Amino acid sequence: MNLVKQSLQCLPLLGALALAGGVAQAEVAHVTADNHYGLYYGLADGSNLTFIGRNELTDVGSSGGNAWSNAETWNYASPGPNYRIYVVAWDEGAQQMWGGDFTSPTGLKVSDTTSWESWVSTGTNDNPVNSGGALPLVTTLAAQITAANSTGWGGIGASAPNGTAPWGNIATLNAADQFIWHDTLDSTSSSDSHYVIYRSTFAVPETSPGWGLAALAGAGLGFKLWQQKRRASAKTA
Ligand SMILES: [Ca+2]
Ligand SMILES: [Ca+2]
Ligand SMILES: [Ca+2]
Repeated sequence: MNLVKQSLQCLPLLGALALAGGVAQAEVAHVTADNHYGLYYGLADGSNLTFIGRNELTDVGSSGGNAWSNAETWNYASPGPNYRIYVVAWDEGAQQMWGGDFTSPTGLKVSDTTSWESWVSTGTNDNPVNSGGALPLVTTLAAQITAANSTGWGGIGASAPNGTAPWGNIATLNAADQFIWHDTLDSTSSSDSHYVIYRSTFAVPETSPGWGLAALAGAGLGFKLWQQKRRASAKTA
């Protein structure tokens, strides 16, 4: 059985999945940090926290320069309604920032002062640099998120456009991304001996009836192609 035929035979199933709301929406993120980050999605209460990816373990960039010189690209299936993006970021010395963009079928969200809230970890010297760069355990992060929900999240106190020194333009980021941190982009931050949890104020994906209709239209077209292919096969058989 050739691949085209196999694909066409799957189309009615895809249509059924779309009708049932079962088609996974694809999302793509580009993220960088001075110096490190781990990327997750999870619910607002900290449950279902799921690791997507992280940047380099050391400040040496995997493609030259610094870890922050090139953003990583992450493709993932949209987790479903009400999920938030979590960026766990920490500094290794001197200035600090993170920047990123998140594209779902409903649009583009970027790092800026309004789309994110912040929480500085409460452990003693719990900056992951002190433990070889390993990410905090998911259970530890969930406990910190619970504490933040109870105490109250902070905001984004510092931002500068992609292109700002000392980082310059990071071509792998969207031009609209801001370099952000909870208090300052300058060398001395109150979180230098901690990690900072940044949580999106937007859910991924945002609810959009328009996208659902587009998916159904696509599934309908797929079913039509499948019917045409079946008729053509019947004639030549
Ligand atoms: Ca990198
Ligand atoms: Ca730094
Ligand atoms: Ca610093």
